Amino acid sequence: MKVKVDGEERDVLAVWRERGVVKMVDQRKLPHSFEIIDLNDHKETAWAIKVMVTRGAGSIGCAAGFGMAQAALEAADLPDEEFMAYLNEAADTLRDTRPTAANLFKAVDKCLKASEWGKVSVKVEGILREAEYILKDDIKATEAIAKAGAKLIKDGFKILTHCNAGALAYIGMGTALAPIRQAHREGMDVFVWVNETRPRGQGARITAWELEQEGIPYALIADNAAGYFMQRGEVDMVIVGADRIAANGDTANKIGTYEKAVGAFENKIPFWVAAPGMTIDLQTKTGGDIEIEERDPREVTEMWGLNEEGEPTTIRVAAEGTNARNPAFDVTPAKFINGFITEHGLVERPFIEAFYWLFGQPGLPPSFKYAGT
Ligand code: RUB
Repeated sequence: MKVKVDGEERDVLAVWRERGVVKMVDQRKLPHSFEIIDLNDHKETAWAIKVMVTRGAGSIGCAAGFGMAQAALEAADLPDEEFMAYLNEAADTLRDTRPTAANLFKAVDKCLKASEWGKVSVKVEGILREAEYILKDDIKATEAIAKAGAKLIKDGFKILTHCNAGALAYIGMGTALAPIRQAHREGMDVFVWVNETRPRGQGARITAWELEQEGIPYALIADNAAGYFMQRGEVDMVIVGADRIAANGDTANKIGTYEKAVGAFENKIPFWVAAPGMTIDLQTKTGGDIEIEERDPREVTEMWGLNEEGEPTTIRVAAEGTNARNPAFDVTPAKFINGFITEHGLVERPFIEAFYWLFGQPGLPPSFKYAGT
């Protein structure tokens, strides 16, 4: 995406690699400062995924691919057996960072697959190439999602989104924000309701910033205000991204997505999920099988921002010692979802059949039967 930093326009990706160094926009600092951070080996990259220097299903998938590329370079001089042992250990380190988004696991597996043939130097080349393919394919997918999704948007639409499923979450044009960007670029009058997305504020800090950068009209609202605007007829459609989509269409996305979907259903507002095949996991039959990350409760009891001097500060909102829970994602059952905006176009019911034909993995056993929506 194009960003203006200190008055200067720059074209940046959320994550990229320069030789053995992975570079990321430090999303913990947005919107108050725009900084690029260097991760010098795969362990540092794993750390950056875990603490959410980069975040969003697509970006952590790309980061994991680049982490594997770093590991391959780190072990390039070892004999084959030791090289593979090092690579498998790196794969486990990267998988251990965040459990919910499908992209991370698929990226690691693709890189491991690329190491199945040839001598070590061939394997290293294969992994480096695969990590770049993941990034390039993701960018292309978001462009296709943008075009497919823009067809759902009419001039004057007010669209609600949750969390950040933009260019920083998914590289390229993003997922949920891609159709909105496209509609805006086609000259349509679109307006976005941005849920703040407590506890980490990805809507307030990142989505609002991305929309501001592109001049797309929006208003930031408290998470618990979405139902109010839906009930008053001020929301024409909801578009969200996804972290993992099960075979039956049940969708894990940022905590709070489920209640927005229920509100949309009650108010007869179309609810669409924008996501590429990398986020669809046909091995996971239903939403009940998706592992939900639970994060540090201090993210709930505390808030982060700038103080009056403009310094980054954490403040405690709840009383010291307050008991809190912090699930990072929830699952929206497929019945609340009108359809999926994918790189292969719009996917409507029956989801299972459509997913199977569009994104079917040759490795699935022939007797594999889905649970049904
Ligand atoms: C990110 C999140 C985003 C999805 C979809 O959670 O829930 O809505 O990843 O984004 P977190 P995309 O900030 O905890 O990583 O599909 O565009 O990556």
